[in-house]
Amino acid sequence: MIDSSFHKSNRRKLSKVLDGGIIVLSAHGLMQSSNDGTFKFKQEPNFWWLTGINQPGWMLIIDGSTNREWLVKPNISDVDLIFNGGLASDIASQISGVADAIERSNLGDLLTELAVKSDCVYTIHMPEEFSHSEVYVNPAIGDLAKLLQLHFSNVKDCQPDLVKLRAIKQPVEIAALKDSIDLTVRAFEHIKPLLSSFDYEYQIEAEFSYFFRKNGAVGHAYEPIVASGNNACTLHYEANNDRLIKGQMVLLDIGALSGMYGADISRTYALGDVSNRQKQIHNAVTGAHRQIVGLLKPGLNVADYHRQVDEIMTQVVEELGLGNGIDACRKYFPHAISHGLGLDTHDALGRPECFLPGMVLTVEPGIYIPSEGIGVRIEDDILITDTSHINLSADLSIDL
Ligand SMILES: [Mn+2]
Repeated sequence: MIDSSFHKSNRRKLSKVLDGGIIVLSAHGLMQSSNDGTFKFKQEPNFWWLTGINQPGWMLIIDGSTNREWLVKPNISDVDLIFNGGLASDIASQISGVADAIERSNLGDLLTELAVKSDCVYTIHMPEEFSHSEVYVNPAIGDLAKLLQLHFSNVKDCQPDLVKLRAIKQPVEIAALKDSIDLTVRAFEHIKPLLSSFDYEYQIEAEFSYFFRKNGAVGHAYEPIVASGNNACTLHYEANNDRLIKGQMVLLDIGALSGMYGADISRTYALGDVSNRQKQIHNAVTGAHRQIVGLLKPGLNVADYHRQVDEIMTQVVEELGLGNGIDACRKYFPHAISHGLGLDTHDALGRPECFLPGMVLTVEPGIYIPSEGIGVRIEDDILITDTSHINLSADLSIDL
């Protein structure tokens, strides 16, 4: 079970790799949706990993030179407290194992005090992938960096160090992931025999949502994809509104979030009888999936892995008569084969040279042929072990 000892030991690990430096991190803030509405709160994963606190507005300060730690309480008005509740300091201390919690109004004084010892502080910088996009990042992270610049001349990013630590999953994290994966497997097994009773994609989505919540999960780890027929060729199809038509296939990319670690599983099923061509494509993808999962072991060079995946998928594309060579492969298999899985659905692995024991990643080959209205993806969640790998979602059949 994940408790304060997990978060405490994570803080110690970070402190060690940062050589006893000063670390100041912020929780995410609550975000406006429109008018006085807010989006459902989603914690900054590094902050949760280090504190276990799943509430907005808190901060964590670590002085690695003395091993002193503080939580900083958010400014919550009495009115907010009545409407939204909050987290009492003693409970926050219990969850995180950080004994001291200071008021937000005392933060400036503490930072001034710490800055006397060192002109360098570690925090998290804005993720680079968003620096040139239209996506607004949660402002809590950047606001903190700006505040720190007033006190410290050298504000460093410890995200790369956190990514490396978080990439190697600990046994309690693997157990938490397994809970979400097992629930997702049960949901797929429950729903597959019911497919003929549904008329619309959203009814399949609703059955998954019902199953997850009824069994105590938070809900979906990400927006579920229920893509029948040609919709499966839109990689991030999330409308899930179309009518289900007999003779088509339906691609389901769905993961439960039970606790903080979510699953990510894809299967493609037949709606009634499907053509030999559909079966042939499904068969080709499941064959590639088995081969690719079989490659995974500790020490496998990541570039070699991608080279072998390219070979396997190019052969699949050629055997299906879709074209030759790597360009045809990219055309019909246009997404990445794998990504890390953990607190984030696309959990960073820190661009490792080789796979290491404790890493959890997806394997998700797919073939998408818009001209034939066919899309197939098969995705499992794989743990790299000391000697080989374990397919954490292997209990769920990959059959059509
Ligand atoms: Mn995935």
